[in-house]
Amino acid sequence: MANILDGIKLSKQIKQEIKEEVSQYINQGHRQPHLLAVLVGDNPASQTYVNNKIKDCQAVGFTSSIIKLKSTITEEELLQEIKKINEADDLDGFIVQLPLPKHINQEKIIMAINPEKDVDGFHPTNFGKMALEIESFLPATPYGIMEMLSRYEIPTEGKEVVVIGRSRIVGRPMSILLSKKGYPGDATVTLVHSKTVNIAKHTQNADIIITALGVPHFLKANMIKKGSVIVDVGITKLEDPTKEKGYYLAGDVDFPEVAEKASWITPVPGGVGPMTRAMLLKNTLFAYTQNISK
Ligand code: BQF
Repeated sequence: MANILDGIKLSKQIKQEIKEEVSQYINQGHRQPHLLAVLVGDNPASQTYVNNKIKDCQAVGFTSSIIKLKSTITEEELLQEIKKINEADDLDGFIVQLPLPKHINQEKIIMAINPEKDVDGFHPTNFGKMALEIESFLPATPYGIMEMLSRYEIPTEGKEVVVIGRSRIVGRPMSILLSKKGYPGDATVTLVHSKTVNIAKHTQNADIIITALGVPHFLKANMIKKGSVIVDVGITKLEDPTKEKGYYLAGDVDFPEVAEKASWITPVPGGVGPMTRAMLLKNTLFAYTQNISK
């Protein structure tokens, strides 16, 4: 039976560290860090994510605010809002909660965010800096996975890593970070995706597998090598009338059988997700320390 990579335990530790660092700044006479979230429309999952981010801010001593906008807002109006937020100097960072309504071009919105306030790390400037190994805001999920590997001291140097999925927010940046110089990087990374001819051929050879596919229970025991490290980024809501909420969260990994064969594995929920939340706070704290030293 594999060991558990416990994202809840780690995220609590990280939040405690952030809280202590903030209180030191406050004791030195500085203001609180401030994160703002922009929420467009009424997607229930997005509302939950934003509410949790606000709760996290309160827990570590950040100020937070939400700007709620109607789903009928035009792209032009949203760009105007972002322009205003970009210029607000009582703000360290802000996020625009994704996904956006279909009539709004997500890419155009992300490009409009001031890279210095882009604590989600989605702006091309920050993506480029990441790829060039220049200090920047890292996208929270890949950053959380790097932090998790490093705090559990999972060896990565020279390891065969397979990343499943090439999204801009998880798979792509993950592949870049794991191949960067220095720990937790220096891995040999293979990025597999929907056009890969034989995914199992690659995963069977991997020391570490990161799945960010969104296909529930995709990764089976016969697709992995014994003793490998499994990081599950998938979170798909599946109906289950026996559950209180009427659904459960399913990862990309067939957990019961894969856990028998792996050496380390993340659970869903309670693995990567809580780390994602903690890393948004890390990025906001970084933005804040840059601002107060200006
Ligand atoms: C857990 C997200 C898709 C689209 C937009 C804990 C989160 C999730 C799972 C969470 C996500 C996913 C977030 C768990 C933030 C991760 O215990 O398994 C926390 O809050 N996430 C988001 O803000 O926008 C998304 C996924």
